[in-house]
Amino acid sequence: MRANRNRPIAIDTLWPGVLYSFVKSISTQWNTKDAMAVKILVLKDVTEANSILAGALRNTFARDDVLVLDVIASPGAGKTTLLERTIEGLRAELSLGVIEGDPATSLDAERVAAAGVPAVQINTGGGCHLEARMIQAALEQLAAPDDGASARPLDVLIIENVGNLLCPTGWDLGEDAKVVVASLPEGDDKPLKYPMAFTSAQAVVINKIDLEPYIPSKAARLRENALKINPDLAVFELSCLTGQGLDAWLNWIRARLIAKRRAASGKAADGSAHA
Ligand SMILES: Nc1nc2c(ncn2[C@@H]2O[C@H](COP(=O)(O)OP(=O)(O)OP(=O)(O)O)[C@@H](O)[C@H]2O)c(=O)[nH]1
Ligand SMILES: [Mg+2]
Ligand SMILES: [Zn+2]
Repeated sequence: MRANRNRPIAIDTLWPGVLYSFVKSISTQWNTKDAMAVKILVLKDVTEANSILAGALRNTFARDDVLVLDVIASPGAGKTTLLERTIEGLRAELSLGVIEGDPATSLDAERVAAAGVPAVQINTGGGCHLEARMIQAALEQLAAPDDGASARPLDVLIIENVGNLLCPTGWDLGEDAKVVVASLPEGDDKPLKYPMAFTSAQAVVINKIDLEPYIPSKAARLRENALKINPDLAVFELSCLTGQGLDAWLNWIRARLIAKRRAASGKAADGSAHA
């Protein structure tokens, strides 16, 4: 029986921590120049506490040899469909896990669980992005399923962020790479209009290329615009509907996992040589 992994984690339960991260980062100062002193609120770096926790998560993922991808896109770009196709393509050879972020429902986690991998749903309520604290809470659920079974160690953890091309880009979740899914029918100008998503990512998946014959938006132009914003991006043109182009994407995940593990074993060997 699959656990209650699909029972969403409601964001209310995370409030004390979120509140703490904000309180910690607010200080006050006095404007002493004027006769009447005015108290000024200084919001230093509201993401500071998040960055610290994300760093700790990154260490945990390194220790456990897990490749972590943070998938970012606007609503409906095809994030969950990409996850379903990725699971189908890799589940025979790799152990996969998924964390789903949505304002409401557990629909996406149910789709992913139906594809055959453990999935935890986070409901953010009004929140428009995931934070490291939410990932930490979800990981606890992934590691200790409600059915009492022991979880299989993961090779790849995929996080589907809340549908939004803006603020998820600014929140570190301890991932190895952020991946932007750019849906072709949404327009090939998106990299120019939402550059942050493309500068913070290591890869872009241009999805729904099966629709290209029917729309003005062109994959080659979207690729060109994405590379204009970030020349280091790995770019994949694919269709989650027909499966065209999926192999290159799956190979990129395999290669990233191998590279991470090679780098880790190189470091370990280096460490023992100097011990
Ligand atoms: N034509 C076409 N449709 C696709 C493709 N990939 C996904 N879709 C459709 O696009 C719609 C949205 O897909 P989802 O995977 O739910 O998108 P999402 O980004 O996860 O959406 P949210 O989680 O709500 O932000 C669905 O109707 C999919 O069937 C594709 O490659 N081609
Ligand atoms: Mg989705
Ligand atoms: Zn946000």
